[in-house]
Amino acid sequence: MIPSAARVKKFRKLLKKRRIIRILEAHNGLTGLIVEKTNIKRHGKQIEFDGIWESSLTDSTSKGKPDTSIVDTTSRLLSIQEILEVTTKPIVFDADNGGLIEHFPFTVRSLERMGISAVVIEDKIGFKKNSLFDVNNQNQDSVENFCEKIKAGKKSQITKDFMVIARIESLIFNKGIDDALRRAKAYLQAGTDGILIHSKMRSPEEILTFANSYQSFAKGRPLVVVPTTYNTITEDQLEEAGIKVVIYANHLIRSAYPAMVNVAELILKHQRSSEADKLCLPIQEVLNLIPS
Ligand code: SPV
Ligand code: MG
Repeated sequence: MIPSAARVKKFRKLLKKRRIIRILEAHNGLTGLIVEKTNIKRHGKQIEFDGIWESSLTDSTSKGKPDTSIVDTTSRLLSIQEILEVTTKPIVFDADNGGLIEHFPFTVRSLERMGISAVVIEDKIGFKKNSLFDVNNQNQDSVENFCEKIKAGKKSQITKDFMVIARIESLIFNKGIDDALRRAKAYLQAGTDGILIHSKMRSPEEILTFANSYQSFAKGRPLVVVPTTYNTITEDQLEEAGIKVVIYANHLIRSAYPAMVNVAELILKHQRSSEADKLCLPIQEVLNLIPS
């Protein structure tokens, strides 16, 4: 257990302390526990995840819904509540495009009150789909409108600790690095606490080019990336490029799904569960997983 106010602060503290911050997605209490507790020894050092990404994609998928904002904020806040109850690490919330400018302050206040450290809003407008699909029928917001949304969010937070992070979709829309940099400057000017630059290229090249130019005007405000498609780049290489936060955005649900389908198929095939047993956690371990 950790009080909400102390929890909000944790992300800013880590940003000061760590060279790079590593965050993994969670979409319910159980996946929250996995992010909270998983640790390994690497080169003689104990390492773990620093925080939790409450992803719109994985939260929606876990509810059997598409990642189109159909899972509304109220429902997303319930997922957050589940995760908050069983974890202590800082949480970064994926708020899609943050909704209407008039609604965004309410989301910010709810998140801050609950103990969330940061919200990420993407500069899309209208009907939203996941950025890793094609961008047909999706639109990028105007710089002016999105800056107003950033300002509305920043104005509504109660403490100095909460962060509003602006996510730039220019590379997703194939609008090029210059458009992304122009937007980054404007969003920083509007008061965003950091920039998430997104890409769905297999190569990290455009992200690295952006990161290189970003350093010249960022004034210490962190750069965040989501290397789902360009996933061969290491944390050391990202850090070297000046990137401060790396989000592994969807890996727990993507790994769980094929494992569950496999077990379901084995039961159908053999008309019993014995063959699936070796793929399952022993019942005793399920009982011990969560202390009562
Ligand atoms: C999410 O995890 O929901 C994200 C990141 O927004 S992405 O799926 O890459 O758009
Ligand atoms: Mg999302």
